[in-house]
Amino acid sequence: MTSAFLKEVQEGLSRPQKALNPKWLYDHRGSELFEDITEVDEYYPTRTEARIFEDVFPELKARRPDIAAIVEYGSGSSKKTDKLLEAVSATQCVPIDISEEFLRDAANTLAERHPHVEILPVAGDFTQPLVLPSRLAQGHQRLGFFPGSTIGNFEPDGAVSFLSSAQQSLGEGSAFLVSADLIKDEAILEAAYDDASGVTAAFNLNLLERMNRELGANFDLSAFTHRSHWNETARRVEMHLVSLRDQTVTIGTDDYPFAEGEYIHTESSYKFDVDRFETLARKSGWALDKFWTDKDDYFGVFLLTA
Ligand code: AVJ
Repeated sequence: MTSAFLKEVQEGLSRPQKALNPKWLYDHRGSELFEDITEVDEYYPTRTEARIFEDVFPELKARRPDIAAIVEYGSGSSKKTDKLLEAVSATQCVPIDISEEFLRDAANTLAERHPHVEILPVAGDFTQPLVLPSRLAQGHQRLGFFPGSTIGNFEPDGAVSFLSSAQQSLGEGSAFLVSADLIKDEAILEAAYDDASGVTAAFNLNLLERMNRELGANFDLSAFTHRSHWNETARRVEMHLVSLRDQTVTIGTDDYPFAEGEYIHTESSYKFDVDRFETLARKSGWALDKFWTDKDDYFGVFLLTA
């Protein structure tokens, strides 16, 4: 993992617009900080989604009584998986996560809470093609589960390839429950990615600390600041790490100059409307079966069928 990380850092910091893939935010510390983000007032997605799921899960059970296996992409703490397993009668569950230690703990909790479900964790990067466990029963109905609006962290082309390859691996007759955050007032969007208590800032800055820890970089944490920015044209919230002065950062034998105000683009979080999301799903070979939202139309949950 470290050499893949190093390669992408070298490549990403050498571009005219410095950028890193948001998946690198999730080392163990980053996964913990993300859990903290889900509890700050300004970050509406997690609690809004949880409320929508209270209606969705029972309805899912009624619409798709034969779901035998759940495959979750980016399972994190697996709190949502736990609720889903309570509602449907699956006998196998595959939580996939890039943060290995975090995944192990979450899988153990799931196994304790659901003794009749076979938990088959896969530690890996779901943005790359990955092989599902061979113990997964063939010919049974599978439900892909991609909550949290993580689909929004892909570039549009990446989202299409992810949804298409997920369909390939989930197979005939499968369904996919995918959450996507919806376009809303700019002030609400920017505040959700720049909370007053500074948790999101710490989450973003942890990426610099991670490069210091794992790659021996010498980022001065006090010389960078967190910024969230709603990019109206691209329909995405961007997270930036902005250099507060002219400086040079060293990683191994490589020097990376930063001008004052220059920034690393560390995450895009795309926001959707229903039509755009449906178009994206259709391009990827999925049909939209049902859409749920909350009273404010803040957040969307989409049931797709193969
Ligand atoms: C991983 C998609 C849930 O884009 O909203 C939260 C990550 N980044 N605050 C998002 C995130 C900054 C998050 N998801």
